[in-house]
Amino acid sequence: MTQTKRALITGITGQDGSYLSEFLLEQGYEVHGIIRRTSTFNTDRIDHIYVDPHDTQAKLFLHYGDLTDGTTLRRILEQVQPVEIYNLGAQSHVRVSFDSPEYTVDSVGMGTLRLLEAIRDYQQRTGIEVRFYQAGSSEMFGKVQDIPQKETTPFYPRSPYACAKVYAHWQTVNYRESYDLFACNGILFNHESPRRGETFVTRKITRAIARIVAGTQKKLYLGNLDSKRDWGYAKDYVRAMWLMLQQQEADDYVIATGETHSIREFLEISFNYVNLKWEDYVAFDERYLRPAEVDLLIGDPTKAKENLGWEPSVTFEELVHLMVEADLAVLGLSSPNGTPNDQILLLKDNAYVRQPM
Ligand code: NDP
Ligand code: GDR
Repeated sequence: MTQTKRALITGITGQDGSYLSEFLLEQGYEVHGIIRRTSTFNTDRIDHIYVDPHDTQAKLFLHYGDLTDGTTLRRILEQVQPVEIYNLGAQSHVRVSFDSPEYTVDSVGMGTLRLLEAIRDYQQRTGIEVRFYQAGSSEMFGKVQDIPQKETTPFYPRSPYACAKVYAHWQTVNYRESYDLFACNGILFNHESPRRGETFVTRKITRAIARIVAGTQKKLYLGNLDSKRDWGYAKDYVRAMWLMLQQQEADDYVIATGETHSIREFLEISFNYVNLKWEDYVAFDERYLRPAEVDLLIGDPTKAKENLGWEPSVTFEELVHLMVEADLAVLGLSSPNGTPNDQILLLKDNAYVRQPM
């Protein structure tokens, strides 16, 4: 009989953590996640897959911890004994990283180092191989050097967040080369979904559209509309994380769609979908500008396609529509264009019914 594989995820309560958990559970893994203690519940995105641990069917387990707390990380590692670790935990908001640089660097940069150190000791002591995935970001490319950006493009980070991700990237490479750890960097371009945090621009827009349609919001305040991003669907991207850890050799991969679109184009397609003109609702607020901006991101996913067999399955337009539909559904509304071919958060008898999307 084969043993159940055990995975540990930091950032399990985030957008990617929730999709990755679902994916790994479907693959038959036992999934362990690190959650932070908060005064209100922060497990909304994984509530639908959580089963009381007293239940013999339970396959998902949560542990309190924090990337700023190395002792706890070590303790959890000893307790869980995972064969794969996905380091997704981060203060992941670029704009906020300018307001809170020390904390951002501590969680993103030092947090990764703490985890790598814990794995190094654990692996040396037990002889058990632990495969490590580091959630790298296209923000590391920052100021345009190459179009499109690929694994060999030099980094030029433009925010405390991006600087910390570059640090985490090189530490991951370093631990691979110094201690023979199976450690991979995913360099993921922006990926979105109905579970995207509400303050990232795509979700901020689609959520506002639903409220505008519902008559509870009149204006949407945004910053720079000219920057361009390579936007994909989060569900596709977590599959790529897993694929990286199933290869013979540890390596680094760009995960992207190879297409880029401006915030303006996102506005155009999303507002059009509900027959509204974005110019009638969007207003500028300088609060949402960054001290330094990343103007253009477009990734080249050729290596991932060739080595991992990975490809995105959702187009830009489909992604925008799927997000608008989901936010309309949260308010019990539907668009004139039907519903997406997936499951969503539905309002039934004044209560939300959570279903994966
Ligand atoms: P989210 O912001 O949705 O989730 C971040 C997760 O990290 C949450 O679970 C959060 O917990 C947790 N977290 C925050 N601070 C700490 C800490 N100090 N210790 C432990 N956990 C912490 O991010 P995404 O899911 O979108 O992204 C996942 C990872 O991928 C992040 O590292 C992000 O930087 C990176 N990334 C994301 C991309 C994207 O487009 N989404 C692209 C490239 C990289 P809580 O719920 O309690 O806040
Ligand atoms: P990004 O995503 O910074 O690319 O980081 P975000 O959605 O925050 O910004 C994208 C672009 O939109 C512009 N923008 C606004 N952004 C926000 N958040 N709010 C606004 O009101 C607004 N108006 C315009 C921004 O200036 C920017 O150019 C995301 C995060 O998930 C990171 O963790 C991840 O590493 C990268 O994607 C890849």
